[in-house]
Amino acid sequence: MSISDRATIFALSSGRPPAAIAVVRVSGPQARAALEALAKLPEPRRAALRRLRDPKSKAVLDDALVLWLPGPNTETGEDMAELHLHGGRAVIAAVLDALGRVPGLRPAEAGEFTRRAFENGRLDLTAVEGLADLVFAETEAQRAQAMRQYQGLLGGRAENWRQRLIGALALIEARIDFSDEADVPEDLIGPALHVARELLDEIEQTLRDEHRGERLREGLTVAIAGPPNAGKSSLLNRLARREAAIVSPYAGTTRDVIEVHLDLGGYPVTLLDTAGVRDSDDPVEQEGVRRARARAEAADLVLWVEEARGNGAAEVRNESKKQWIVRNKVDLLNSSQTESTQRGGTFPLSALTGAGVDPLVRALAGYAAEYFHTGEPVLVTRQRHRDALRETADALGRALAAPGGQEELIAEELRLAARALGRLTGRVDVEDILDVIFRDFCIGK
Ligand SMILES: Nc1nc2c(ncn2[C@@H]2O[C@H](COP(=O)(O)OP(=O)(O)OP(=O)(O)O)[C@@H](O)[C@H]2O)c(=O)[nH]1
Ligand SMILES: [Mg+2]
Repeated sequence: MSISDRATIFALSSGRPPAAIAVVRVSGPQARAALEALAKLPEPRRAALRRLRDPKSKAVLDDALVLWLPGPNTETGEDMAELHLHGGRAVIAAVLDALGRVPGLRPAEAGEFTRRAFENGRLDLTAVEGLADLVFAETEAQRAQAMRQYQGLLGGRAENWRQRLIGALALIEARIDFSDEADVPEDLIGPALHVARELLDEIEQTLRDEHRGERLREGLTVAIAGPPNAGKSSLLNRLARREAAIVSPYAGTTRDVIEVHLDLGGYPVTLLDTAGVRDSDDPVEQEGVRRARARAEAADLVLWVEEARGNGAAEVRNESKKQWIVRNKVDLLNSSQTESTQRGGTFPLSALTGAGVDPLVRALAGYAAEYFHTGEPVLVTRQRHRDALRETADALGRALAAPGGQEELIAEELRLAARALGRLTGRVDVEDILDVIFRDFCIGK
């Protein structure tokens, strides 16, 4: 479908109203007509204050800052318009309603602006994913990683690999198809395989990243578990610095898993409060305990909370799981008992008074820093990337293992490798290979 046949889309692009300002965006061939239906067209790329009127009744809708952005140098690659409205629900509703009545316009679907940006070659697929991550980034480390991805750290590298691969493939194709031509040098296979070997090494190196990119996107999950009434919810509230979970003197208070998101030293940590683990006849509590167990099992780290004055014999501790012991309610102990809590590897504290909580927070931040251990920025942030690179590396490996004289086989594997990289960035075009042959070997004489 050519650009001019496409529907023109519009949507509220800013957050949930009411707010000071709401930004409505329009993209597509009718963007200019849409703007002109509501207001006098401003100069291109100049913000102008305009009175918006209903196209039919001419009733005033709002006074807004308006932008007219002719394509193709726009975010979507199409003509675009932006309306910066007063951010009230009724204002937004009235303007969206008016836009909906302009011929050729329809509300945008989720992600449709970005999709158009991709389809019009403004962003590659990895940048699209980076943009999505940027919008959802909750901590500094996540933001930095998303920004790198958006700016093309992976996309640029993948495209570089793909170009080199296409160069190598061109050598082999030339050997196969044009070996009788006088100006094609004899040994083309050796240099081609040399490039394949280099690429394989670089890609394998990239894949050896301990999944740090995915980890950072998903965050570290820490489950608080332990017997009923030990103070798990109190600890969650203390760490979250708000009353996220209900605390009560009754055992069996928490039933559902409560989730809070923390930023620990720039790293994303999801903290889970769970139902106290015990046998119960109450089916609701049983379900709570089942959920508690499942979530603790899936967590990266478990904080097992028990009362400091108990004997510390935690029943359902899972030895295979990374687990720290929190000995809570130290404020109830006398001084000699307090000393006996100072054993290594445990955290004696009082969720009620806050005593001893800081060392736990520091240990958690340290654990998070180690878990995400930042050094070299990673390229791979999703399984999709990993799969595509794995596929590329496997094909390169097969090309390198091909017996001598098997040019056809090598070419086929290199083609598969290039296609896998093309899928990674979202561009698969075999025409490139021909382009390189014609450019480098002046065959079409
Ligand atoms: N003295 C003292 N009381 C505490 C402390 N932490 C929690 N409590 C009290 O212990 C009781 C239980 O606290 P919760 O945080 O609800 O315990 P829980 O482990 O979430 O309990 P369930 O959800 O029922 O499993 C409440 O009365 C809290 O006020 C503490 O450090 N010191
Ligand atoms: Mg609780």
